[in-house]
Amino acid sequence: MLPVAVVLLGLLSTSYGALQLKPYNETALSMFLANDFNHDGVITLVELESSFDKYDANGDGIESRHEYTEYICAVSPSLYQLSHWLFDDYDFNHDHHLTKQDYDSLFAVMDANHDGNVTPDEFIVYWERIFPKYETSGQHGQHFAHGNSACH
Ligand SMILES: [Ca+2]
Ligand SMILES: [Ca+2]
Ligand SMILES: [Ca+2]
Repeated sequence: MLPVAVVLLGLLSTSYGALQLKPYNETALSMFLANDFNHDGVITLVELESSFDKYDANGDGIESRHEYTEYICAVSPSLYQLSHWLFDDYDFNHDHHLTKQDYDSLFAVMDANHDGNVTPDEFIVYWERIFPKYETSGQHGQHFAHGNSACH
């Protein structure tokens, strides 16, 4: 997940502000491979959680939108808009923070057959459903709250 935004790095190019995520299955597979840390062909809940750890700048176990966005800005400013859309999708309980509860929910949705492993096929199905929304959503409203439409 995202998790996953940073992994999109190098796969994405922005032309005139539009996200280029096609072909969705190849983009999703690259994200999968980057998040399958032990390279055993499946993503587990532990791997999903650890992929979020890097955003937790103050180490309190919670990733705030600010922490998430600051990380994206440090690593890949061109993904600023996407980072807000991703954050919304990861924030399943809509409390504006990413916690274990959200990762559990995300994993449960990705793990379509509920066997505790997310396979490449399951992962790709999930992102093929999400990606078109990002391409057509335009600017995220959150930038008004931040007072910036890009990294600063
Ligand atoms: Ca794995
Ligand atoms: Ca934190
Ligand atoms: Ca599964």
